[in-house]
Order: sequence, then C-alpha cells, then structure tokens
Amino acid sequence: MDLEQIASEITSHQQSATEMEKITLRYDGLTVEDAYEIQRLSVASMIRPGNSLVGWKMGLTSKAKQQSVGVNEALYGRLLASMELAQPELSLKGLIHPRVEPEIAFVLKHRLEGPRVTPRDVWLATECVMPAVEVIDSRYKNFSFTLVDVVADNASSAKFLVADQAYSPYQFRWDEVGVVMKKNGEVVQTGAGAAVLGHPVRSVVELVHMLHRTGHALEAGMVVLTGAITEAIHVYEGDTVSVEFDEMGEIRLDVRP
Ligand code: OOG
Ligand code: MG
Repeated sequence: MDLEQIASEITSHQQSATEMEKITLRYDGLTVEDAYEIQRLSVASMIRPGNSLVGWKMGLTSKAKQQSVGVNEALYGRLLASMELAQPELSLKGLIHPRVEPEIAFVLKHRLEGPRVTPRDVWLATECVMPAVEVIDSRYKNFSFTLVDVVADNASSAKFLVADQAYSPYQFRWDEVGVVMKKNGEVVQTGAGAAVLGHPVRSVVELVHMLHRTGHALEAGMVVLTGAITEAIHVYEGDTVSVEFDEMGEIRLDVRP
C-alpha cells in the first residue's frame, strides 16, 4: 500500500477543509502502525519555517470521549504552530464541523523519552500546567471513523488555545480540578481532571511510551494536550463557548464566520 499517497490525500482534505470517505473503506488491511506512519508523513508535509511541530496531543483518554466516538483506545496526534489560536476567536474558515473540548495542557522544560517513564519523571520534566481547549475537526463524513482512520487524520487535530495564565504543576490536584463548559451561557458539559486516565499526568506518561515505539520523544518547550475531560460539543457561527476551570478562571472562545 502506498502510505505516501494516502497521506497526501488526507493532507489535501485537511487543507481544503473538505470531507472524505474513511480510508479503511478504500484500503484494506491498514494497521494502526500504518496509520501513525500516514499521520507522520502528512504532518511532515506541512512543516516549514514558521510552522514547526510545537507539541503533541493525546486523545480518547476519557470514557466519555471513547463512548461518543466508539473507539476504545487512546491515540496521539501532532500539534503544529499554525494550529495554535493567538486569540480567543475561532474562525470557521478552513474547518468542516468543528467541536470544542476542555483539556489540561502540560508544558515541558526537559526532554522526556523512553519505555519506562513514570509520573515522577513527568513532574520533574514539567515547567507548568495550563488550562486549554482543543478544537477538533474530523475530515471524515459525519465525524465517523475507526481507530486507523482517525490516527491517520492526525487524531482530528485542528486548533487549540492555551490559557494566558500558567500554573505550577504542584499548585493544584489536577485530577480534582473541576471543569464546566457553557455554550451561549448554558451549561453543556461538566467533568473533572480524573476523567483523563485517572489523572492527566498519566496521559503524558502514556504518550511518552507510545512515542517511544516509533523512536520519538517529547522535547523541552513542547506542549502536550492530555485529552478531553468531557465530550466535545459542536459549535456554529455566533456561538460563544466558555470553559471554567476551578480556581483558574475561564477560557472563552467566540466562533466567527
Ligand atoms: C478524536 C480526537 C480525540 C480527545 O481529546 O479525546 C481528542 C476525535 O474525537 O475526533 O482529541
Ligand atoms: Mg482533544
């Protein structure tokens, strides 16, 4: 199978914001390893000066998310500089059917790599922890996919926004941090950090282990989105989403045409 060919097909759908059929309907026998290679090739083709790899995201680390998409395994994706929102405004240009989800982000000060990293290693390597929201946007019709499809599509990565304020890793119990997501003033989702593999630090541990299998590592300065705490909600033009993180204020996102 020509993984390069599949990767360039997916890249073009990501760049033109057009839906596609699941690749698993058209290519038989693709493995999860193939899918990660497709993801690597596709994202590599978008890297250029000014659009570097700035971090990684974990996904499907909570039961709520796994159930809503019908995939029972965690996965990871790559974050490029161009995905980071500079302002709390989301333009629908370049997106298909975006959804917003609350996340906790880790920012690293040291490299992390290897098959036996522990939460302790993660704390030693973490500069700060920050509230964040991710905007996901599957390129597949109806946001419907298998694990192989979604991994190849860079884990539905589209945009992300990290809060202005950073916190010491030790300032809060990140598993006990409560989150309330509102859309146009109405509560639409609630959750707590523990929804993410029991504790968001576990998500970073798992990411390092998964990356090790393909010889990758987390570099100093990188951001890690640890995975949605609640289900993701669809957003449309004119919506305002606010996510309140206990004792850390809120992140607001205005959805524009
Ligand atoms: C896959 C990406 C999931 C998360 O935080 O769980 C994800 C999807 O739901 O489209 O980003
Ligand atoms: Mg996410």
